[in-house]
Amino acid sequence: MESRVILHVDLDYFFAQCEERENPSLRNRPVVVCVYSGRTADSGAVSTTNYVARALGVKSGIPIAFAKRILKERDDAVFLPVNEELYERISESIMNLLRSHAERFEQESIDEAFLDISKKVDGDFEKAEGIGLQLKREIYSKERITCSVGIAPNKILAKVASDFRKPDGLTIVHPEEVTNFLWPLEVGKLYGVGKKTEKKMSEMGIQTMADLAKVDVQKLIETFGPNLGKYFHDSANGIDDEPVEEREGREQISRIATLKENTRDAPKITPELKRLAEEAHRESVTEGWKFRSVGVLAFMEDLTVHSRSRTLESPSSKLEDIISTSTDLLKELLDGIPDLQIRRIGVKVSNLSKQEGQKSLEEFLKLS
Ligand code: TTP
Ligand code: MG
Ligand code: MG
Repeated sequence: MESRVILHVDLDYFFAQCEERENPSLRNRPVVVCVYSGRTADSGAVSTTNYVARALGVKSGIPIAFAKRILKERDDAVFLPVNEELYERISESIMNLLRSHAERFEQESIDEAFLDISKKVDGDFEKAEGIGLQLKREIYSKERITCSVGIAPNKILAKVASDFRKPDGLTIVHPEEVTNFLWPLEVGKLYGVGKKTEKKMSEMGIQTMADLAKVDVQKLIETFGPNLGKYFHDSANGIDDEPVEEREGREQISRIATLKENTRDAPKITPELKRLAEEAHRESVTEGWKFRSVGVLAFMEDLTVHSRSRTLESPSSKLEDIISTSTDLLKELLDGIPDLQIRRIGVKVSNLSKQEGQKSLEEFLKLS
């Protein structure tokens, strides 16, 4: 059988690049895009940064206050709140362009997609390189955004490849070069290997993909469970048969937390509700979902569970919609249960949609 030819596109420092595009005077200055939680002026986390800021150690996920400390000598540093509407508009336009070039298309997140172009190039990776370069040019001329492209015989490898040379890169992994390319890489480069898994693997003496490839699959299954164990084994050996396909959307995204004390005092519950709303929001935005419904769950002191949900007028991606709706719903819910205190509280968004709904790779790994 001819090798498949899969192309993975990941937009470079996406949110920050969108901001630079809107305001070119930001280029060459450290740009930090922030998700402010609103508790104090600087509370919240860094969403992403441009490469100027990354070179100084400021990256996704760190607290905003920490980023400010690192950049305190840089008078030219800029801190901006996320502007989801802008990023979504740009993302949608680029995804539409990419979709039109693919035999099969799968959007994986707001800034990533897989394209199956096997038939188009008839297994020829040189031709695929030409298409990769052409896509980069078209994206840039349409939206003034750079991206990095990986081309490989399967999705996992294409994704590792797009991350290999960034920003503005293009990396090809020919079928006969798979292990040469993959094996020297650290296991952390593999999708699904986070800090925790990396640590666990390191304790097992696994640092590189070559190490991982050589571990007995049974051992990996014992340690990581049947799905992940097999996934780690196969991908380290360059094997991945997952088709590129648009999938049905997931049902909902929810977050639940236990309160410090049982209470029905709204001012004590609202900060937690807000934090959960931010987390659910962040996941939905990163995965490219819009939600049409917002709900709250309350686990009461007598172990009963109560929930309320509300459908919005139209699909939304706004944090504010989650916060205001869930705050209202919490009040309604408490009014309906006059005597009980809440022990745990949850926020959920559901009725999810994408441009053309699909399940992300991340979710696949979580659910499979
Ligand atoms: P990524 O593609 O992971 O990162 P990036 O595009 O900023 O940088 P790179 O050049 O390495 O691809 O994520 C896409 C967007 O998702 C990112 O611009 C902002 C958002 N995001 C968060 O809000 N929080 C996070 O922790 C991460 C990783 C991304
Ligand atoms: Mg990106
Ligand atoms: Mg990405």
